[in-house]
Amino acid sequence: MKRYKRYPIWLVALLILSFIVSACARSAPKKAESKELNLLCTPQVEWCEGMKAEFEKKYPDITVNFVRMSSGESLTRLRNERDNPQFDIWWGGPVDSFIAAKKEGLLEAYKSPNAKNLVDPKLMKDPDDYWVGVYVGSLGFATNKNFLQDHPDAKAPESWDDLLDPVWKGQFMMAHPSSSGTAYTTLCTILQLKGEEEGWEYLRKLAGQVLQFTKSGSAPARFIGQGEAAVGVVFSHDIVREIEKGAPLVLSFPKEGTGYEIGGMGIIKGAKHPDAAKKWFDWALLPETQELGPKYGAYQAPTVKGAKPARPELLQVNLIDYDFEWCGEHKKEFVDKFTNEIAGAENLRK
Ligand code: S7P
Repeated sequence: MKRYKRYPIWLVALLILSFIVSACARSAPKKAESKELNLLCTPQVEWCEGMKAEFEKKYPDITVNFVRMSSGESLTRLRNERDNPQFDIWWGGPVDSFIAAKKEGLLEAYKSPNAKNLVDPKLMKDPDDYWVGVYVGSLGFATNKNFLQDHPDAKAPESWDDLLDPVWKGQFMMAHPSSSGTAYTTLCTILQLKGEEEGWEYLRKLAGQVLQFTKSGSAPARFIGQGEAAVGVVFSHDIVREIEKGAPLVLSFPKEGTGYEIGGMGIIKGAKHPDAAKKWFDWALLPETQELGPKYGAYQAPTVKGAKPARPELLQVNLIDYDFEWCGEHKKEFVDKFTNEIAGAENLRK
């Protein structure tokens, strides 16, 4: 009679179990990949449109729906939608707002494999992976050339104090820090350069020079180019974009130091399309993606290795050692103080 080899009972049980597990894994329905991505986009609209088109070219199965909103407005929107988020990812705008959003639990951590591409991860990445930097840009002054020709006593400003010259009274434009990340970068730059007490006093005087506060940070460059005002504080790359379009503007920088931004990116907590959001996140950290900016009039410097800045001179100026954590932590407090004690946020020019 044939003799069969006896296997231990535990081995038989293990084999049956592993068969069941692998059969279940094979038959479990695969989670469908997202077909859309809802993007909260803070840079200028031309760049948002360009990025949407480029991403859809790379991922033809995903449609990107974007809304362009300034940083402060974005933060308010994310707060209001906390229980039912409509956006999957937030791309662009100074990281101060991303730090504030992290503090309020509005972002989801994501460890992108492409974060290794960052030039300076200590500066350009949240230590807990809630945001990363996708570009860098410095604040500058935009002055209308025609105004300078018509007013021989006026000179393009070369220091923050020059902006308080009576020649600019009612001729100065900036955005309001409640809506604009550019304006908040300006506010926080002043507080760091001058210290809090003197800084708030300076901001009060500066507000006295203002013709009108705008909603968006880059708008003053457009209005100054059109001659509606003579001078303003704007990100230097936004001034360069207006000059390229033919606006009669002079770009200058404060010699005692200027503030700068790291433009951020973060996935929204509770995003409905997290897989698509991660694809965008990884893609935005590639050198070839970051080199697309100038094609859409965006001259911010890249944050990743292998991508060349189109306008390196915009960062070769006296930059202050901007404390993003401090500015992000105090964003709500400083914006409220500015709005309640210096200038309200009604009737902002669009
Ligand atoms: O236009 C590009 C850019 O200046 O826009 C962002 C800006 O902060 C958004 O506008 P708000 O000031 O209105 O928030 C910058 O991050 C970016 O460089």
